[in-house]
Amino acid sequence: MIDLYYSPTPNGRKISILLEELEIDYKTILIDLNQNEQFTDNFSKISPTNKIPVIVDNDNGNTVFESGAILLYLANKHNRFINKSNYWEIIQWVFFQMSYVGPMLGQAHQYLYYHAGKSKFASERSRNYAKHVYSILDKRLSVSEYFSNDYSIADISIWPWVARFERHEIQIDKYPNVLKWYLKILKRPAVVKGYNIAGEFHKIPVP
Ligand SMILES: N[C@@H](CCC(=O)N[C@@H](CS)C(=O)NCC(=O)O)C(=O)O
Repeated sequence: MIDLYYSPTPNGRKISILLEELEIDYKTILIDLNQNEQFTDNFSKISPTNKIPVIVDNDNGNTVFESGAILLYLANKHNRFINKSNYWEIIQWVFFQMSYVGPMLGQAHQYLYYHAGKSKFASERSRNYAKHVYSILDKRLSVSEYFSNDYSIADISIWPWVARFERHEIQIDKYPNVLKWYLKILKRPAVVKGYNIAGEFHKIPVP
């Protein structure tokens, strides 16, 4: 049994979607970021960065923080969604998600959605970075159905971020390969279930 410390955000959803795909037992503990629950003493003990997601694996007592590390931990433990013959290809795309897709689109949400109009420079810069991210994703998906040969944790890491395309002002139909991939993954029942497991319900954007 896995305990998942979660909030309904792209980083939280990466893990709930993988857990649903793995069809394993897990318990969700909602960390309400609006109430600053990420800063409580109890949560600080398992999250040195005071961020979700975190998992506790009750099979062996392991605690893992950072969504990329959690994806790798669970995929390796169950030997699923990480086809070993494409291991390094998958790792590269997961690291690209962690280091570029998430941080750049996360900044875009700050300057284009939550604090729109605060800084012309930051808005423009965020818009350009978001477009750059999507151009890389679209190019990759023009030659491959998924980020690696098969559906993997690389797709699971990127998809919940793309699901926020409206917040980072991306017209997704301008990136036809991303759109096709997004809609294909949206058909997976585990993705739909994993998108809303606790906290405020969000409708999944359908372009
Ligand atoms: N690099 C981290 C980022 C985690 C992260 O930014 N989590 C956000 C929600 S998506 C959070 O907990 N924010 C609370 C805060 O910053 O106070 C990961 O991928 O796990």
